[in-house]
Amino acid sequence: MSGHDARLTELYRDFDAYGLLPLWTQREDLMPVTPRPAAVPHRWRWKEVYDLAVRAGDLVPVGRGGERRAISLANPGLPGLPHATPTLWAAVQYLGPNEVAPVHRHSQNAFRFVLEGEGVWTLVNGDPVAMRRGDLLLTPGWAWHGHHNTTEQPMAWLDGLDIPLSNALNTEFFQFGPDSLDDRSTPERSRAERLWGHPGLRPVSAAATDLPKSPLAAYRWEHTDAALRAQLELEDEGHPGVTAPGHAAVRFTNPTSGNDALPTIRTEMHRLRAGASTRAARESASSVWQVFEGDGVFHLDGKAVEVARGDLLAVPSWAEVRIEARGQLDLFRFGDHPVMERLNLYLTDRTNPATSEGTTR
Ligand code: GTQ
Ligand code: FE2
Repeated sequence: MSGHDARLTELYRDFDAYGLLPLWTQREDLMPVTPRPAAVPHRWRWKEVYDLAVRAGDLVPVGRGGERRAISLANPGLPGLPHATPTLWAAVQYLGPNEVAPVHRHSQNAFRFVLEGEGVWTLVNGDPVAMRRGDLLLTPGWAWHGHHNTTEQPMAWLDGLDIPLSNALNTEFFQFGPDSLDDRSTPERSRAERLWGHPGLRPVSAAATDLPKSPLAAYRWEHTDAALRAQLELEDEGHPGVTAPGHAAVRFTNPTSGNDALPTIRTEMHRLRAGASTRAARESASSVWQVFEGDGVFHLDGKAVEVARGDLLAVPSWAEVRIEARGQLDLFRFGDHPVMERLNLYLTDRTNPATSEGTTR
């Protein structure tokens, strides 16, 4: 070894000893030309996940401490972590006949989306909220919540939370609620819906200022479905409204502001006509999709992935996505877009700044 090489080896050893690392050996990993997430595009089959949830239901009680029988989608590119993407938690939660998931609250924002079943009420800040197929139910950060199954049938649903983001930012706070869930009433409509769930109408009694989290605890399938159907009917009649030809989409919003329903998580429902396809696109935000109804193909970085009812997909930042519907395809999607937009970090393949001027050696 030359004198130079020996001194260089010593330099790196001393960097390490003094808790230092240089940029020049890692520049490409730290600052790639476009995002290079460790998370990978991945599909989970609903039947496989559901069958495992049933097995957990037989073997694992739900109660104080563990709090929820929720099984998270673990991205294969993030080994050992219960993260669907670097910012998003997606889990299937299973509640057996007459079971109760105890009341707690946490700083993490949460929603539930129901693929099938009914009979569970989630008590959100003391307001009983029915859960049924196609409904989106919100549990914004720091809202008290517990779930109870009022039937002799089990029920399973999709949970979405910003747990990984909260962990990365070290902003986690958690509190146990009372050990018993006292209000087991089962109203059709929550008080939140009765107050806030009327299109274009805001209660004058409520705060005049925008609230950071939606006060509307439930977004019902009946309304979501009608909105999507109307977009496609308007398209048939030659009027504007659809996102792209044959592609209807709605976003769940906070009625006080028009912003996303949750401050850190975007939630949307998409409907593609039979045979319709989206444009291949990339974006600097990560998403999880669930097939609500129908089947089709997700082309993820050029690889065709078949999807059927209930299947779940993780799509990391900058993965190329093109969706092709076989029959009519209904998709629920959530993502970290509100975070990226608020930090001015949201870019797409159409606005990718690394393609302008300069060179990309
Ligand atoms: O239902 O309260 O999937 O607190 C993860 C954390 C669900 C819930 C999850 C939770 C919940
Ligand atoms: Fe929770």
